Amino acid sequence: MNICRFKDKRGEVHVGLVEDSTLLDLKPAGITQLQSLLENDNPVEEINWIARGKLPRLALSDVQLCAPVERQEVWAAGVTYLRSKTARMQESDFSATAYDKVYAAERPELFFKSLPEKVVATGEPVGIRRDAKWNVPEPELVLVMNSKGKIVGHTIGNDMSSRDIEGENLLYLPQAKIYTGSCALGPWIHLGADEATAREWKIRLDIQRSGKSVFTGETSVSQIKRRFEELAEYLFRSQVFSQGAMLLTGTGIVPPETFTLQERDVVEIEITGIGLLRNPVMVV
Ligand code: DO4
Ligand code: MG
Repeated sequence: MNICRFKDKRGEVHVGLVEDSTLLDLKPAGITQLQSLLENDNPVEEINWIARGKLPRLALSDVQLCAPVERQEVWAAGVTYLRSKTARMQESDFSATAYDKVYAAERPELFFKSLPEKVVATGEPVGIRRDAKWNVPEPELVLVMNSKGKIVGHTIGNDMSSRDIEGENLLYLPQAKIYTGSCALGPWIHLGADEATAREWKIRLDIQRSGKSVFTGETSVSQIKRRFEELAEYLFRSQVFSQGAMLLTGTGIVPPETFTLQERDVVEIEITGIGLLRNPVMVV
């Protein structure tokens, strides 16, 4: 089951239940926020019950999807795939030991990624920094957690990163990772999959330039080293998320060192079981 945020013709944001190429508008049933659904530990049951009522059905192609985040903080985990550890050790002599150690350590790398209002939706531009020379997308599965730290859904995330800034010095990580358009989430939240199901999903990245594919890569969610509940537990340790939180779970697809994004490239991230997140690239 997929739930989304979308704008109606007057620009008002509604919550919808996506069914194939249509969606049911949940507003007439009194659902105006994702968060009220996500606070329920079993939102699928609640939505199935709501969807039995008479609700307006719209074509997905007639609405503008918004990022599926309201007031949740957006965080990210790093170096959770062997591929990410290797790529980062290669990009940086200075920080290589840190990546090696954090991959093996008990405590995961977790960092703040974005305020919710700065997240971009599918179709909106993601950013590459004008002061960076080496920019890449990071296609990542995202855990959607309610205020109790329970994982109630999954979405797709792009943890846009400037590898030259990150590689120069680990202390530059926030500048390499947090800037305008550096986080995309969407197209919606998939509810009802447990960790075993999500681990069967594949993640695909396709980058297009002038209509041609210039990089494709694929990995499997099963390659994530840490259990999802372990990541959620560390995030919620000694910290309250009264509005819930989103956690990007790290990247397992890294383009070759010769590759950098350019303005007007299009980044497509597909996770089987969820859908497709598609964003053009803009210099910021
Ligand atoms: O430590 C750097 C960031 C790691 C990251 O974002 C990832 O592995 O996806
Ligand atoms: Mg990442």
